[in-house]
Amino acid sequence: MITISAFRWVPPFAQGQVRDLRVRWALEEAGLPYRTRLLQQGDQDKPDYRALQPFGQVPIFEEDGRTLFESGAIVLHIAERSEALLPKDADARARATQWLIAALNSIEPHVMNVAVLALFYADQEWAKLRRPGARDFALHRLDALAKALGDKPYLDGERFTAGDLMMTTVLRIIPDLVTDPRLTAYVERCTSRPAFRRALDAQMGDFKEAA
Ligand SMILES: N[C@@H](CCC(=O)N[C@@H](CS)C(=O)NCC(=O)O)C(=O)O
Repeated sequence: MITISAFRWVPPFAQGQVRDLRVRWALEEAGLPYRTRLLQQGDQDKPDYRALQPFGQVPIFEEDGRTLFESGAIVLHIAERSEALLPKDADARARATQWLIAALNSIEPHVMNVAVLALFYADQEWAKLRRPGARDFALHRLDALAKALGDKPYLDGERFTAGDLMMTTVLRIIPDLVTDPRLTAYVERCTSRPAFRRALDAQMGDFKEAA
């Protein structure tokens, strides 16, 4: 049985955003059952967990003695097992992987710059000065993304892939950065998928139980 790590509880601003959501969503799309290893605050710093996740973060993936960390690597590992996430055609698979990496490497760092300034340093002078520049840069990247998406339903055309899964989770981090109607419709399209709803409900359900 697949086990993924998640936090037992996080503050409301982070609920529905914690990165185990990506993995839960991929598992739901692939139809693979899983259980959760829920961490209390502090568990992530214990040596047994650090041996599996050197940075003390969630999620990790465990199955039959294999462990993986980094949500991108885990989603790709799951996607290898499911055509719902990676098409059979070699070129289409490579393009789906390309979009997953683009989400993590070309979009997420800029969105996270804005998020970190707003969430953790909101009342500091240097952060107030940095915010407009960080926001402009993120918007610039999102504008390019909207143009690349164009009028297609998904990043590579007609079918949803692991690239869309990852891009959607990145676009959800700060919803008010996403104003282009093509991107808002895209996020709505991807988050309307039953697998996403189940994943979100499962994450939120764990927090409710802990509250
Ligand atoms: N690059 C990592 C980032 C994981 C990450 O940022 N996890 C957060 C929760 S969303 C976490 O565990 N934060 C606690 C910490 O960094 O100490 C991944 O995608 O798996």
